[in-house]
Amino acid sequence: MSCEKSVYITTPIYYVNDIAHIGHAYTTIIADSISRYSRLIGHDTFFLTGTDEHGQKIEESAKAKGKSPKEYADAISATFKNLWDEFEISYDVFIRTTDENHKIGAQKAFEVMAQKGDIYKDVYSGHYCISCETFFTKNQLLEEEFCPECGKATTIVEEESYFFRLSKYQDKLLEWYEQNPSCILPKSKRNEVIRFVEGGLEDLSITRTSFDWGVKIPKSFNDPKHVMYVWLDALMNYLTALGYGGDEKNMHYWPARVHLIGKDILRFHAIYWPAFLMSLSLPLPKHIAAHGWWTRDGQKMSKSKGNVVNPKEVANAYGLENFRYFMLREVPFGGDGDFSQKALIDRINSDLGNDLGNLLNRLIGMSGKYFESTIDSSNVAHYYKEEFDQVKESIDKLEPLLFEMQIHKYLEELWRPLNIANKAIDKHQPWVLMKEEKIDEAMALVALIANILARVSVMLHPVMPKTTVKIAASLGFEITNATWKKLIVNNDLLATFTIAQVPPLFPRIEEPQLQENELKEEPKKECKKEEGVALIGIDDFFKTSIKVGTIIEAQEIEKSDRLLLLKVDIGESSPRQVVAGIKEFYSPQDLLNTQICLVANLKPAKLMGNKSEGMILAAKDTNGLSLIRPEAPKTNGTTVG
Ligand code: ME8
Repeated sequence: MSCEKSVYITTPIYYVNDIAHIGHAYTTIIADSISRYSRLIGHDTFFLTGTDEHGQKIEESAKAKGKSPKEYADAISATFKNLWDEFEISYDVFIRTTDENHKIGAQKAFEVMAQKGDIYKDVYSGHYCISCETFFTKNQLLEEEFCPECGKATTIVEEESYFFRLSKYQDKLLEWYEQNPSCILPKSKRNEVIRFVEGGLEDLSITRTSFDWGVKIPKSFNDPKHVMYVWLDALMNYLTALGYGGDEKNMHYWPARVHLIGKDILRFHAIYWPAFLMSLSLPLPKHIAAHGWWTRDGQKMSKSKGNVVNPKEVANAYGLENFRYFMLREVPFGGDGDFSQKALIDRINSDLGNDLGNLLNRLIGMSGKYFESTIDSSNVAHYYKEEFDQVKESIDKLEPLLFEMQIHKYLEELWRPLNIANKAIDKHQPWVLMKEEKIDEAMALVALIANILARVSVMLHPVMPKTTVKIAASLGFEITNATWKKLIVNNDLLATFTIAQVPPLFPRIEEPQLQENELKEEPKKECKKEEGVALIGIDDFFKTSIKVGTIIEAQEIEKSDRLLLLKVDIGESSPRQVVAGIKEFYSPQDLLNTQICLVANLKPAKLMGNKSEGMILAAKDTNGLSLIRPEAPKTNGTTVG
């Protein structure tokens, strides 16, 4: 790291169909912390984030809200930018894929790839998931229809398309993974990618004609109905933000030191992106680092469950920097993490309050009591060589951990010097040293603690920028590249200084600061939570029409392990056709002529080609699934409620 002149760090560009939640905040905060560290150690650093604004999903979301795609994208993109500004995220450029420069750069890339012979025109016929903006082959689908990523039904697309010769790059990609063991981090993820590529790569459809909210392919193709596939457009942001296709003034930052992403988008970054770059004859990124997924109290976050954690609420209630520390420390990079207020409070009270904050208080107390707050480091190495060497050993391990994305280990290792300091006080007992009139030794002990806190505050600075500035100020220095060199690289001691009081940095938190409903993204005023369940009014309940019905026909659906096709009489002129995912629990014969409860006013859906006009009520736990039936027979069509 230390020999590299410029460092380029990126986050994914976020889709503008959602507002920012803790998952987005996590990626952005890691990237911010690494960028801050990189700047602190004197590297010329370029940190990019932004928004991904094209594609069918955005076009449809805008339409649903009665807005033009651009109006819609403008509004949501601003919510991301405002949040990052409020969080003082130190990005250099916030790119939007609707920026003119980006479009020009993406078109240039398309042309270069075509000149290389990597783009050809054909007809695409296959399955497309609009929600994931991804094409799937038939054998990747669940039950031949559903998206393997999100489970939603895919649409069959048959349209003229330009293709990128991805298959041509299969061997070169495998060579790259082979020769660069840390190109994909964590390393375990690299094996997944290798297995996928070894399974064979098909050429990739890279244009669409069925909608037009996207970057048009270059005019030279004379084919104006084609817009670029949103992932080709989006990935190019990493180059266009540096000026690719334009003034190119920042292209010297390329290749990226690290693309930080979530594990959900690893395939695009670890397969398509390097192949595109090879086609463009550009060097490949050093690391593609994929982190895990955040859940909330053990559950997947989703808008429909109303359990999405709003990062702003958390930061307001617990302090932005405490939240930053929690996110980075709580989860091993690459693993999934769970957000709970309890876990956050534990981290604040224990790691920050007890280990760090109390140590500073103890130091201020001791130096005030014994030495009128003046601290002289001259004898630290003489009396406390063992502790001082152990601290250096820990500090020396830190930088590689950060740049290999082992950020949780970085923080864990950074806490070792704090433990050494706390133990040293308990073991050497300055009050006893003072009683025995070992004044120099007592001063050296106090100075050892001050020097440990100084080192920790420098190395914690990228994660907790403001808090550490306060700690450093109380220890009489500023956190700069020069003090980093002095304390961290040269392992020098602090000059004699007078320690200053600081107000408590981490006041103890006794109970959750947020009502559960305050954590949500869009708290609905009428919706209070009771025992984890959102309360609704009776009118809301009666919006659902539930009817008793009798199953008069039942059969299996060919090739489906899960679904049965039922006809249900709910007292209407003709029976309802219902597709129910209950095949694992009931055979068609068990169901015939039995009564069930049916949600009768759901919009019809199509499942494996069969129309479904309702949903059967059932309860499922670890012991299996039971249908909800009337206790005694009821006339078909009787309302439940
Ligand atoms: O995929 N836990 O954008 P996106 C952890 N536009 N991280 C999460 C998360 C969660 N629950 N939810 C989202 C896209 N993320 C594309 C990217 S890049 C050229 C194009 C984070 O808005 C995670 O980093 O769906 C994920 O990869 C990113 O948000 C995707 O955001």
